[in-house]
Amino acid sequence: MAMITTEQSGSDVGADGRVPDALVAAYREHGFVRVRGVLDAGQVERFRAGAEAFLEAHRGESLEKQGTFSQLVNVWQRDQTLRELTFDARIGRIAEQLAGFSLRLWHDQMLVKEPHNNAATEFHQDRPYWPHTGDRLPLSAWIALVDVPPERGCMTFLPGTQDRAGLRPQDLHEEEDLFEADPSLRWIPRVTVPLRAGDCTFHSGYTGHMALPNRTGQARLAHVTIFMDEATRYSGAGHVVTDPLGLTVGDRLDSDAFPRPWA
Ligand SMILES: O=C(O)CCC(=O)C(=O)O
Repeated sequence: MAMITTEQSGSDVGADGRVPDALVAAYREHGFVRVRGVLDAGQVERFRAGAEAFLEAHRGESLEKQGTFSQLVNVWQRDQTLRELTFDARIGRIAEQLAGFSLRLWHDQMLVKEPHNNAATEFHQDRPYWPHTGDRLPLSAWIALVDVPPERGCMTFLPGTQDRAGLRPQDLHEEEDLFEADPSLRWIPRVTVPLRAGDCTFHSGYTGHMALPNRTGQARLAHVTIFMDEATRYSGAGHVVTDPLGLTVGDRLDSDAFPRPWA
């Protein structure tokens, strides 16, 4: 196998912590955008070590059991180092810049494709999984803690699909499921986005996306911080994050479980 080189890629984030207007425009047009260098080399090293240690201790608690990835949710509530990453003010403020309105944390998750997992995360949208109502477009920051070229499981997006609300939840284990839910999506050109460690993609909750299999001998470590409109209310649907909270349909998701530490 060819060597994967390791030179740094620079940063799209200005000294004021903001990204250029062109990236905001790209996010709004395509429903996703890559932001390079949201973490510096020292942060990458610290958060990668923290993520590896957390994974080692908690792998058995993964919500996903079929080998697509290990999925550990709300790590910010259980690990001080990873909490610092989820609460990173720079990433939260960039998310608000892209969204154009105030956000809260919906939840975070560590998504790890183990070495040679050889399983794609198939095309899906995120928002249909969530018990949300009354909200504007949510978005996720998918942060690479190691270099993630296509062969290690980077993401592929369906540009312009951020307005495709109303589809049923899709099965991310089934290659055809999103395209059965909306056959017109099959013919949209697909954009694959490799990331260097410390880079990030932001994608909206309705943007169709998938992640390639990990065919390398190194784990694909990603930390995902998911942001929702500050005005989001509870729809009553079941979800692992809201099920224990004793909520009533229509409640605002604005308790301490959904902080906005970047504000
Ligand atoms: O990392 C993956 O395998 C999939 C990520 C994803 O679907 C997401 O962050 O919404």
